[in-house]
Amino acid sequence: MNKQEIYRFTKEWVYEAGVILRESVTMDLEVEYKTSAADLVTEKDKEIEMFFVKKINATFPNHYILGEEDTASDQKDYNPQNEVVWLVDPIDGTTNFVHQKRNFCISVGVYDNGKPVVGVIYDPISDEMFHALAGEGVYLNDQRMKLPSKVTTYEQALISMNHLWLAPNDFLCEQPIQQMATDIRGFRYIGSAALELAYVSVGRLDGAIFAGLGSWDFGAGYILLQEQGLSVTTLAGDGIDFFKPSSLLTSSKELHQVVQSNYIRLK
Ligand code: 2AM
Ligand code: CA
Ligand code: CA
Ligand code: CA
Repeated sequence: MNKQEIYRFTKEWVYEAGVILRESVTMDLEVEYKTSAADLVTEKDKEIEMFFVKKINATFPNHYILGEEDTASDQKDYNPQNEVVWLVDPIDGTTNFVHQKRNFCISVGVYDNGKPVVGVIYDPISDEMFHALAGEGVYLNDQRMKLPSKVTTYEQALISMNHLWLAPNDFLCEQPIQQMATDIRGFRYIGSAALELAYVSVGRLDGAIFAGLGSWDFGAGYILLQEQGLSVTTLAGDGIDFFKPSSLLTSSKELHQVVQSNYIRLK
C-alpha cells in the first residue's frame, strides 16, 4: 500500500466533498429521523458517503469501507486486522449542518492492518482541514501544528463534554462529573465529535469526553491525537478498538490521569 498516495487522495476527495456541502447549506434539505427526533440524517449525508464509496471502490477496489450511513454494498467479510479499512463519516455534526449551517465536518480515517495511517477532518465553512499521515505530524491546511500546550491541571483546562453527562445517565456517576464542572476552567460543546477531536489535536481544547462513538466518529481524530502524543483511551482507561463503538477520553497524559482518577467513575 502506498500511504502517500492514499493521503493525497483522501485530502483531495474530502476537499471536493466539502465544496459540495458548503454549496448545499443554502438549499432546502430533506431531513429524516433515524432513531429519534435528535438523530437526524439528510440526503447530503447519503450523497457524500456514496461519493466516497464510488471514489474508493474505483481507485482501491480491495479496500473495505465502514461508513455511518452504510451505503457501501457487496463488501466481502473482512478482518480489519488484515485489510485496509476506510472509516468515513460523510457529515459529522448533522444537527449543526441542519440547524446552524456551520460546525460540521467530513471525517475520513484510513487503517492498514489495524494500524492508523491517514486522518483527514475538514470543516468546509471555516475552510480548515486538519490532517495527518502517521509519523509525519499534524497539519492545519498547509501549516504544521506543534504539540498543543501541555495543560496539566484541571483549573486551566477547557474540556469538550456533552451537557447530558450532568444529568442521570447509564455510564458515569454524576456527582464527580458535576464536581468537574465546577473545578475546571470551562466546557465547550461543539456538537461534532470529529471536530472536537481535531481541536484537541491542535490545542484549541485541552480534552474531550465521549460516551459512545462509532468508528467513523473517531477514525480520523484518533490519528491526529496519537500523532501529537496525546492520550486516547476508553473511559475505563483501556486502548480503543478502532472497529467497534467505543467511549473515548483524550487529553495530555498528565491531565488524562487527573481527570480519570478524580472525575470519571463508571457505573
Ligand atoms: P453525527 O452528526 O455524524 O451523527 C453530536 O453530539 C455528535 O455525536 C456528533 O459527532 C454526532 O455525529 C455524534 N453522534 C453519534 N451517535 C449519535 C446519535 N445516535 N445521535 C446523535 N448524534 C450522534
Ligand atoms: Ca448521524
Ligand atoms: Ca458522526
Ligand atoms: Ca454522520
